[in-house]
Amino acid sequence: MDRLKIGITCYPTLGGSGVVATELGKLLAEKGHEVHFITHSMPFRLGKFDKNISYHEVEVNDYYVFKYPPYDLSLASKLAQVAKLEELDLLHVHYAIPHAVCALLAKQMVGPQLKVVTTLHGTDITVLAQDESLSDLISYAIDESDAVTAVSQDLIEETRRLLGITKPIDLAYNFVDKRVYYPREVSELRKEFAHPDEKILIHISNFRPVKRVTDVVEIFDQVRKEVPSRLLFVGEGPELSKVLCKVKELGILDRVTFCGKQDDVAQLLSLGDLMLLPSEKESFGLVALEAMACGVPTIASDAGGIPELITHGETGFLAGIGDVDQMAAYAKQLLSDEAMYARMKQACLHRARFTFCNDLITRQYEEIYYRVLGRP
Ligand code: GMT
Repeated sequence: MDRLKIGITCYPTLGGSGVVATELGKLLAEKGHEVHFITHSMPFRLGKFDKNISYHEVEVNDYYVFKYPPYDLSLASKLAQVAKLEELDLLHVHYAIPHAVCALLAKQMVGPQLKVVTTLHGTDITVLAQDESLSDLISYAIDESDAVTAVSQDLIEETRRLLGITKPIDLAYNFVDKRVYYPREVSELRKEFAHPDEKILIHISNFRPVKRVTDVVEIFDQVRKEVPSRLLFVGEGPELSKVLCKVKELGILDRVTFCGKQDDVAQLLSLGDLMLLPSEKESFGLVALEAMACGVPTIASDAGGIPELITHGETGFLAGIGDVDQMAAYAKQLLSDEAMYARMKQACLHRARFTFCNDLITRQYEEIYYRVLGRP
């Protein structure tokens, strides 16, 4: 195998795109590639030292004449410096804005031998490409990248529809590391959250409006009236206070736990019986895949790429965006039918392990790298 020198840029401290980029970098390093993270802070999932991984911090000059410190230029400059110094083969940048544009500028500074692979994650297209002040720049970044990947077929189609892109885009789904995401033994911990006869519903997100977190509360309120249950919220964000108000208004505060931001997500997921993901937009839904890998089915909206991840009736149930009654009905049905639940749990474990496993998707990215470098 040809050992590659790869620079990775992502949003290191938040969101699914940062998680995917960091986990991919770690897996590539394990396979013997030399990986350089070039970001403004240490990626939060980086973990222990690895001789094949380096971290290069982007420092922003905030000289007083700048109304806005030019982070994008500092990033482009750092990408070029690291690429020259370390003789990188390619830059793999996650999220179009500003990362892909910065990588293209770095390529101009270094030379055409430096290849740029851009991964689109979702809101860089479904939200930002609709902003006229950015759409031409995003199209440029996509057209000029040596390869572009997207995390679902739906996102590829949205990119074509919103930006009129005709260039081929590779599909590379989100993945989970099966050594991290598996059903954990949590019987003792579970006692702290629920009585033995109660079910645990769980929602994990950044509490942004696209996640429709108040729908989670409404679904849970219907479920708990028929199925003894508790609701666990993990994460925080702008909608948190609205969600808390809704919980109080419905008088169910004693049945809901807000855990805030947490690191050991696999352990928390293993506590859950059901994941709720009623998003307005979701290019893939990494959190539902993490739940699936822990044997937890998801009730979700049919938004974006979610139907490519969750097979309706097999690994969860899907309903229209905002259809809380239907989602609650599916949840009640599943939580009351032991045989159906056991079947679904097995289907979840199988699908996560074989369709979205780390080995498979890492290999896909490597093939893309070798292709753009002309080393098939
Ligand atoms: O979900 C978010 O708001 C975070 C966002 C991000 O950019 O980190 O997640 C997007 O990328 C994830 C990783 O590819 C996908 O699994 C999420 O579905 C996607 N979020 C949206 O499309 C809203």
